[in-house]
Amino acid sequence: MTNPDSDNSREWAAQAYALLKKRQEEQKQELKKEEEQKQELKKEEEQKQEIMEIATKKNIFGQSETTAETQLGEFDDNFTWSAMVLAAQGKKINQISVDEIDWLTKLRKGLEETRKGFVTELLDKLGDDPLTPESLDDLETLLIRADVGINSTDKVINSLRTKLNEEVVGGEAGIKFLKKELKLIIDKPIKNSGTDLLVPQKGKLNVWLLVGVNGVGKTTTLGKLAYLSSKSNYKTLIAAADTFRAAAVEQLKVWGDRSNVDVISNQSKNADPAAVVFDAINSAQKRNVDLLLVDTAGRLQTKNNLMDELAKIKKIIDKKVPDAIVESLLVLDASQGQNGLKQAKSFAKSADLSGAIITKLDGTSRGGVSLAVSEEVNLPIRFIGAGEGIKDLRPFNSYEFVEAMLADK
Ligand SMILES: Nc1nc2c(ncn2[C@@H]2O[C@H](COP(=O)(O)OP(=O)(O)OP(=O)(O)O)[C@@H](O)[C@H]2O)c(=O)[nH]1
Ligand SMILES: [Mg+2]
Repeated sequence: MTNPDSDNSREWAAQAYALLKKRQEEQKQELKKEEEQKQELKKEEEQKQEIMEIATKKNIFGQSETTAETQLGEFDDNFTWSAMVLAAQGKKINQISVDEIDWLTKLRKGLEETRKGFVTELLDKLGDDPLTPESLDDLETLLIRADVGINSTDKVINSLRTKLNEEVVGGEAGIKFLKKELKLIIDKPIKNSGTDLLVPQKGKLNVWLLVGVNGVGKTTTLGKLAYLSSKSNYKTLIAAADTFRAAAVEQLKVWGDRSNVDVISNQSKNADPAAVVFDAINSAQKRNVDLLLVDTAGRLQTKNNLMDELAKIKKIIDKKVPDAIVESLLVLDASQGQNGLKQAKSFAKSADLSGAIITKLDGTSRGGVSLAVSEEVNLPIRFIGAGEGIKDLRPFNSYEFVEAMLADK
């Protein structure tokens, strides 16, 4: 962490924790009261019915509803770190939420493997000594191993070398400088896009296509986006344009149900994905939808190229709603490391992408691939996913990402 006054920060975090704890206690009390009133009003028979329904849901999903209130965890290192990251971004104590803390904790834990083979090793090697040309060689190896990519690694190492020629750089200052350089790399395509935070534009139809090879997490990500979007009061609709996987529509309906978002689909075998999108646009226009999320296939039934299929979908959108704001978001599985980077490059060549979403950042040692995507494919990262739950996706924040990747505790 780059907080100059860590005692104060810990104090700050402690106050934040106490406040959140109090708030959650109050919420719990209120909920309890409401629940008691409800219980009184309900007949015994109705209660039984409810219990049955909950039990069935648990069986279907293997877990209870994921949209439940997030619980405040322990006041530990994770809490302190997360609170400090929020404080460093100017958040006031009463502005932070349990969800934010929970997410940052997940991100930090998720990137632990990436970090382990990296900062920990680097700090071990450096100790408190100043950086030397030899430690730069070590750093170079570590960056490449974390899948940061050759270009980004070269860039960072060169900047550090220049700095070393000018002054003595201690271990901690080296990490600070490294964070700054990595952040610059990730931020560049975001700055170039002119949009810091991707949100649907009001008053227009926004169409977000989720594309990528099979299994990277397109459908799951779409489900999480539907939740984020409807929770933020955007009228949202889902188009099930993956007509290859028989279970894809069912999978989407489960996600849609969780956030009360309808799914437009065509159950007939070998339905044309572009036709599904056509129907979905009609519905979206009728219902004044803000955001249409389109799930696409990672594989096709014929030898047709994925790119051709995507081009066809795009053509339909352009023809039917020329003034729609279209985003083609490439979904990439971080655990695939360099392989994911290869996919990104081949999609970028032909699929006219506007952004990337990195998934599965929980528990991979290859989180560094996000840097390679920014530097080598020049794509702004828009969201990142770190888990299978509905809340495990957040708009990308380069500061938080780099802090989590290089957290030194
Ligand atoms: N741990 C973890 N698992 C994830 C994440 N995102 C998706 N998954 C899992 O990855 C698997 C594949 O996800 P899908 O959403 O079905 O992937 P897809 O890209 O739609 O796959 P196809 O439709 O076959 O092309 C599922 O088991 C998901 O639960 C994530 O952020 N973390
Ligand atoms: Mg899918």
